[in-house]
Amino acid sequence: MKRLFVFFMLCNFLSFADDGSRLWLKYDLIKSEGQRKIYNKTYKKIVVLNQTPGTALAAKELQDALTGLLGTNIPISYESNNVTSRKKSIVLGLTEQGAEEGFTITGDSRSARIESKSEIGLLYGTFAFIRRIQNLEPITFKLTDIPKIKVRMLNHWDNADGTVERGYAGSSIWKWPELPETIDPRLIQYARANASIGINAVSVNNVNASSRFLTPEYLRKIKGVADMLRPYGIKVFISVNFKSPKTLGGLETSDPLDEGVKNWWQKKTDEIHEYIPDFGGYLVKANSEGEPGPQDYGRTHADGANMLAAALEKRDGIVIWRAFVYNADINGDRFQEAFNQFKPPDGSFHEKVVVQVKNGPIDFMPREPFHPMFGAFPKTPLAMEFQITQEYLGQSTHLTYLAPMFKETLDSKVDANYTVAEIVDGTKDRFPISVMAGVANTGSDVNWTGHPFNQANWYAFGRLAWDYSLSSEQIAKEWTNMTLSHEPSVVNSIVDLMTESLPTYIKYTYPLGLHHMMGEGHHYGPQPWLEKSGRPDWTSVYYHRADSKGIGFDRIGKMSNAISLYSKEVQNKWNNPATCDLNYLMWFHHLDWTYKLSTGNTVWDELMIRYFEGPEDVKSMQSQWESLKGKVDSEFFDNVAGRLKTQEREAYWWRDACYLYFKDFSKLPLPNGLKAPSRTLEDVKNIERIYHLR
Ligand code: GCW
Repeated sequence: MKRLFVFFMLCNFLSFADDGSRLWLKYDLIKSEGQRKIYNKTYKKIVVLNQTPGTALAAKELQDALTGLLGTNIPISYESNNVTSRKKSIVLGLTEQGAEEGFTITGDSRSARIESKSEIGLLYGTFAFIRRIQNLEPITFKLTDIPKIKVRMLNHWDNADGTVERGYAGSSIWKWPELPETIDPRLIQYARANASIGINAVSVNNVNASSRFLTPEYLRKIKGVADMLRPYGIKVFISVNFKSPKTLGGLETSDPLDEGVKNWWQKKTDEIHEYIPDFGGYLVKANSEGEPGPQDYGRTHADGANMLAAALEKRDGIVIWRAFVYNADINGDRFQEAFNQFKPPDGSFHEKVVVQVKNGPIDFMPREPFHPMFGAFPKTPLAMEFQITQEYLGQSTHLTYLAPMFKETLDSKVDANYTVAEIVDGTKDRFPISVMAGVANTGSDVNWTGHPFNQANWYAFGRLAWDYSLSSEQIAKEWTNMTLSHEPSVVNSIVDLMTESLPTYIKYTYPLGLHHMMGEGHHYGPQPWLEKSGRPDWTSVYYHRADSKGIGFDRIGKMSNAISLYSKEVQNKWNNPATCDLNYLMWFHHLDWTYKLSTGNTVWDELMIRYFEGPEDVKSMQSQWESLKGKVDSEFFDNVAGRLKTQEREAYWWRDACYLYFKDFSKLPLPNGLKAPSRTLEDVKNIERIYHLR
């Protein structure tokens, strides 16, 4: 046993190439001997005061972490509350008082204490304590932490056939054919990772839902997943297909006001609880992009949502009803549609219903103004939906750290008094439910997320759902310390790289608030010329509105009056092109190519300067990364270095596509010093065409 331990430690010292599978829970030996000594002197045993499965789980996690990080095997003992000497111990205990999921951790030179009212709070406290050590923080501290949002959730867009909608990291992590008999041990790692950042809910299947997930066969499988996730405090939700009473139940209708349909959902809900007694609830995409919904029967979103909520009446679960809806109206503005459809029923939703709104009004674009529903629905709890998977953000080849984007939305002021975050957490309207969801970026890839840096986006989402007041730099720093290095200069350089990555991506894709110009269907790479699709608001020209005079979507009155959906304070900020934040400019204004901006440049020049700077910034990212060679794990290093090369090539693809296409409208030369690419518009169009070949 001892020999094995020595071997393990040796491996740790030699630091084998890292495949990324352990995420930010690496627990590799802390390289600084001095630092290890400080911890080793203080932490000699783990004392658990209340022996329960939950406290044992937390103690085991702590023991594994300390064994790896400090290189010593620290014993666990279970003792009763009245033992007096706690010297050199880390004490884990359950308390009578406190918030359900919150915890207090304290430490000084003699001992440390982790306390919570609940087992799950104790596990969260344990992970917070481990994080401190992973970040080499001082041993003297006192910290009480309570999550700001109640339901902190991952939405998996995973299908029954193992594919993942908008997934860029392999296939689904749920191996449906093998479940429930075989539980992939990787799922334990997944559960630990989620618990370590406070994620406490998971919807297992795609919102474009198959009713297959409601069959007994699949409920048995989902039960297998739920049983595995439960000790880690994670509840399971199911995305449902609204037509299930018809397709699965054989009823003639799925009309939410029909008694037979209501009964069917009641029975189904009861059946689900036989498998999963602590079922989280339903997630529903209805009457959106071809999915069925109550409107198919002349009913409203509230009719549909309330019918499902009634079925959960006697249970803890809730209904999360998505607001991502829009109609195919060439003369309309998709920006306003969710607002308009949901405004009339505001106030008529069942108290178990939360309406889940995407961060911005269109669709997870790299930069969107916050969704106008936030702040305008005082009678309905609104959940935040972010997309962690990078559908429009470079998928798994571009390095784009998303915390600054999440923060930009959460910190936006909806009026003079409140931020978006304070709408979501219920501060303003005092709802008992609060939800923040992120569309998961996990898959079967060894490192879970494809691009190794995409792990940081999963991490950041969880941290912000727990506490949105954390800064994106702090989160990046934590993640880097836990994942890559403790060397301050290396950490600073990586945090810098991460912080600059989103502005860089936006420069070469969607500068000045341009949006929705990606390749049709696959959503990868540029296609600003797209003018015909299944629906007008799936094209690019619908959004950029470039013509011989100018560019941008006038939402302050001419093309639509969407700006009026915001409070007066917000309108005042954005309705004047001379003062509107340049990052949102084309979201609200159609401006002449020669319109002079606050930068002193014309619209055309400013756009081109940004487009041409983008790929150059990617090159800087590359050299910054190169300077870290030998200072971070070699496998991680090579993986990122390769992807940065792809990113560079594709940054030029975006730049050239947008320059070559828009120049035919503006008929203006490139600003001084910028050199036109040698390829033609046809050349870049051909790159996109490849994606449609069969
Ligand atoms: O962004 C779009 C995606 C769809 C997705 C939809 C949604 C699940 O392209 O793939 O469908 O949003 O959020 O419902």
